[in-house]
This record gives sequence, C-alpha cells and structure tokens, in this order.
Amino acid sequence: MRIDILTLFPEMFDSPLSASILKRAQDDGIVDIVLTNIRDFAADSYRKVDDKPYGGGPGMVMMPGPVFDCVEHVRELSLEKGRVILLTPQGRTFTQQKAGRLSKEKRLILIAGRYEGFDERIRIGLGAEQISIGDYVLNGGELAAMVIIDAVVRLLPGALGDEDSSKDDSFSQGLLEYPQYTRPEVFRGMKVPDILLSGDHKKIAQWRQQQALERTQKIRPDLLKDNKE
Ligand code: 6GU
Repeated sequence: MRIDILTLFPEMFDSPLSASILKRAQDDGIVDIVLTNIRDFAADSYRKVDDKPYGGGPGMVMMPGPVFDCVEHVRELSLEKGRVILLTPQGRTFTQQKAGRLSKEKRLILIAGRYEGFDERIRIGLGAEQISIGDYVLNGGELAAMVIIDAVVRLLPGALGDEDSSKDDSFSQGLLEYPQYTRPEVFRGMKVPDILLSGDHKKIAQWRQQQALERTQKIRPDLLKDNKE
C-alpha cells in the first residue's frame, strides 16, 4: 500500500512514523508513506494557503488552489489513482470496520486540514470522502491521519509479527477484548483467574467470550445494539 499525507505540518509525523510497527512496516516494504507539504503549492510569495471565509465569521479556511495542486502533484508520483480522504470533524466517524475496508485499498491520499476547515470545493472537486476520528475538536487533521494510518497499517498482511495478531483485537468481533493476565500468578494479593491456569483451552475460550460480552454490556452497550454502518 502507498499512503500519501498532505499536510501543512509534515514534521508532526516524524516520530510516530519512525517507531515500532509503523517503522517496521515501512522498512519491510509493506507500506510506503510519503509526506508532502501543502504550503509548497501556495501560489504567492507569502506562501498563503488559507483565507477569510466568504460571508464572514471567525478563523481561516484552507484555499482550494494549493490543495488541488498538491493532490495533482502527488497523483503524478504513482500510477495508482488513490482514494482521497479529508480529515475533518465534519466527516463520518472512523471505526474498526472502516479501517478494515481502507486496508484493502492500494493507495490512500490523506489530507489534513488546519484552520476552520476546507473550502467546500475541495471535497466536491476531488470527490473526497470526509473522516472524523470522534466527537471532539482537534487543532488539525494531522493526529487523526496518524490514528487512521496506525489502525490501517496493523491490518496489512505481515505488519504484525507472528506473536501478534489483530483478529482478537477489541471491536474486530464487535466486542471489547477479554481481560488479559501475565506473570506473576499473584500480584499484590490479586490472583490470576484459575481457569487461565487450567490448561483447558475450550473452557478458556468460553470464559473469554463470556468476559468480552459482560465487559461490552457494562462499558459499551452501544456496541451490542444493531446500529452498525
Ligand atoms: Cl479528522 N480533525 C479535527 N480537526 N478534529 C477532529 C477530527 C479531525 N476528528 C475528530 N476531531
């Protein structure tokens, strides 16, 4: 997979992309992540990429010109056209299901907005989908882009080592994950449940399924309702 990130702050991505699974996935050629600075496509010598909203109101809006030019530039870097995604609180909320779908794409072009948002013609003209990562406001789409990249890349074949697995992750079966324990057997008076030491794999699987269900009922009952996309 190739992921292009279009942003005014490429330096924000340096450390998340250079550690752990995201680093290894790039080193192993599982994903190619390319950063491009939208400001490099500003038309004037002040490198202006935002302007006041027509109709008045606070803040600044991302201008269409630099974003279009930036997308057209990155499109020329690879034959795969790619799916354009705008990161904005106006988008549909990102979910594990969405991560799974995006992980099947050959190329993603993620555009992180700053200021009050994007000129609407960016969404219309690029046929872009809008994604939000939750009901709160961030200073820009950069952290949201990182969240999406992290969630998508770990689903790519080979991204997780043999000992890791994404199939038991919370949400992947529509439930929160069951409780996990490791050594020591007793910690500050708290004991590991006997069942996990029993060696009875069938009973352990049943216990985990039951725990996952109880947890989900208690903490995230919304996940059990039939309200998925
Ligand atoms: Cl994608 N962008 C911004 N600025 N805030 C957000 C978001 C995105 N998702 C949730 N909050």
